[in-house]
Amino acid sequence: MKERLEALKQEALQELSFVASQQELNDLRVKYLGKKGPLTEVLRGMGALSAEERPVIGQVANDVRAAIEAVIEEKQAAYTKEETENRLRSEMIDVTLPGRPSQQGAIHPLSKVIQEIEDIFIGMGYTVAEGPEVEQDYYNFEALNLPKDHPARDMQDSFYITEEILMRTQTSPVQVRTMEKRKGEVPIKIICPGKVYRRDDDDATHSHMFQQIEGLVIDRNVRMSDLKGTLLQFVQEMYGPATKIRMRPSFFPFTEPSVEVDVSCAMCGGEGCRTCKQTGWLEILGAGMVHPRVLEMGGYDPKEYTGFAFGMGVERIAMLKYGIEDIRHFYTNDLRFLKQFLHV
Ligand code: 2NL
Repeated sequence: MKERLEALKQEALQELSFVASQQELNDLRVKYLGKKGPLTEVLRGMGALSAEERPVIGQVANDVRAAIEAVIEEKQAAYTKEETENRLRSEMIDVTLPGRPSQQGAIHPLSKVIQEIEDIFIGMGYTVAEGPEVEQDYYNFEALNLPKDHPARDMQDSFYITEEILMRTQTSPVQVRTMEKRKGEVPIKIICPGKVYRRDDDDATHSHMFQQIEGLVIDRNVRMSDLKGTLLQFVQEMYGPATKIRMRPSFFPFTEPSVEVDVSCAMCGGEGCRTCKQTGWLEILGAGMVHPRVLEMGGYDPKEYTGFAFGMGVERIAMLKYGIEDIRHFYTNDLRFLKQFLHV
């Protein structure tokens, strides 16, 4: 029996010396030390031995088991160490590498200009009003003194959704809705920023969708001089304190009288340059005294109340402020364009 045990030990050690993987090591552990292994079998057969032989063989069996276990443990330790080293190597982080800069978004230049204009008017006591971009014909045209047969509301110029519903062509409907909501209460002092839509072919100065800001003031004794003073204050905050304005007669169906407002060219200071086509002046907005019929339709008695209104295209204001030559830059989202406005 002693010889069998010694042979078993030699066989096990021999096989263990060829072990090439963790799996093979596990298999050998089961094969030699497992419950169905030869060593267990030998120990089970010890009952047949004499009382003198039993402790001797028992000792040998334990020694054999210990010798096999020792080799397995040693190999197991080597595998564990290798595994740990592999994991540490694959998870290694080079803390000396420079970091990857995170991509940071920014406010679009047009949105910034809108915020700036809003801030200027908020400083003069206005509140900001917003409304739907999909609008009823009544609010977009009818209530602004543009009846169905008016040439300025040619179907060809607007995006109609149904006979009575269209994409708003200006933000004035928000002002009409405000008049309706205020039910004849004064004062009204609001600006209405937002997107508007027209069936134009896009080019350097036209876009089928652009942003507009309109303003409306209604109270007793509101005069043309209030309009002029308000707009002068606005352009001087927007383009600098040396900026001048001039008003030229114009026509809008919703104002009477109506004016076109020019600012002295900020590029050349009025000297004449390419931007102002040598005139020294740039047209930036339209304005006027609210037409009595518009007041009336909005629920305000034109004998008791008067008002002024104005409207400007935000893209044009921004183009003049920053010397941008093509309106399409605002909507094509070329990062080379947008990144120039990160810090303005
Ligand atoms: C322009 C001119 C303008 C208005 C808009 C307005 C609104 C109401 C009543 C009267 Cl509720 N008028 N808005 C008035 C004059 C001019 O816009 O050139 N916009 C780009």
